[in-house]
Amino acid sequence: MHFHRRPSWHIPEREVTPERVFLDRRSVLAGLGFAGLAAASGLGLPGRASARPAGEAWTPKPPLDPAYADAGRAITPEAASGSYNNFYEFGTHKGIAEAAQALPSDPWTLRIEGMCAKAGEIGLEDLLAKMPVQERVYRHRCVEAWSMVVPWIGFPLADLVKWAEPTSGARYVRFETLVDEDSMPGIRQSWYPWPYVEGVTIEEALNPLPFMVTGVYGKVLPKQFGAPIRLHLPWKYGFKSAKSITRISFTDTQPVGFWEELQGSEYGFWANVNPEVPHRRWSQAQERVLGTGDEAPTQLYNGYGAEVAGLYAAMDLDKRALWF
Ligand SMILES: Nc1nc2c(c(=O)[nH]1)N[C@H]1C(S)=C(S)[C@@H](COP(=O)(O)O)O[C@H]1N2
Ligand SMILES: [Mo]
Repeated sequence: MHFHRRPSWHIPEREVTPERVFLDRRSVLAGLGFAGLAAASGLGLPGRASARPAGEAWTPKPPLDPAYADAGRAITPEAASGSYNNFYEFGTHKGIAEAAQALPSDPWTLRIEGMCAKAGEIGLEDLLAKMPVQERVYRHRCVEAWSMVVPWIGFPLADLVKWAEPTSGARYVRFETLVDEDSMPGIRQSWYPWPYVEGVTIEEALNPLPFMVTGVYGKVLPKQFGAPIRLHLPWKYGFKSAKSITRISFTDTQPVGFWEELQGSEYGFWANVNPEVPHRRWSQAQERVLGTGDEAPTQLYNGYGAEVAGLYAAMDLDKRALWF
């Protein structure tokens, strides 16, 4: 199986500056007849509090990014991906979709904080109006050795970072997610370190791949997928892709993730997919493809090495740490 789809605008990581990431991707959208931010983001009306109920059709249809139109495997039917979820705020089993419908996802405000010029609160609709909303088909690999392929709708994290204008001292982006006592029975399990937190380096955040997801299957993101806004990092184990994000912080301190805090030796900061490095308790060589029951070989960086391996090539760290 070949997963190397180098986007036409790919350039070596060492040459990527925030401006290059931004401008190169803009020209891709221009080539699609991209008419403007407001058109692509749909209802971006400032001050509009409530506009996108979870599960409704996303209108108008956002452009499909040609670099991520095909993930090399069939798209997982929503019946499978939408009924087999990890969202511990609603319970530790996979059947949380019904309980998650209580999640209050609309309206939604994001707090941008820390080492950046745009610290403050912004409504999700106002943010979407500034971002190049598009569709991308990505593979997802959970550390539990199952995988899926989903057509996300959202915008590159790199665009949000660039808009927020981090200061030169900012080295990490930290994501914190909703804790809502009324709707989330899972947070009563007080031995878990709520809220769910995750993070990436600024360099990772500026890579073109990280995607801020607000929709899937042509619809506003259904609640069990982490409505109304979640992250997707296709080359990392799924636990890095935090759901229902409320705060995005720019910081000089490496964030400690929810799973890292619980069991750092098994779920570390980097968590890049590698079939040759087993989890302490199971192999990572194969994955069970949701919706089919097939087993497939797992790919290094989940098949996205052409895009991301350069991030780690020059890093001075214990190489084992890259995989957990
Ligand atoms: N807030 C929050 N985000 C989360 C999780 C979670 O329990 N809570 N689980 C993670 C894990 S382990 C995976 S595999 C993915 C699952 O996303 P999905 O249910 O949309 O497939 O979400 C990740 N993000
Ligand atoms: Mo996961």
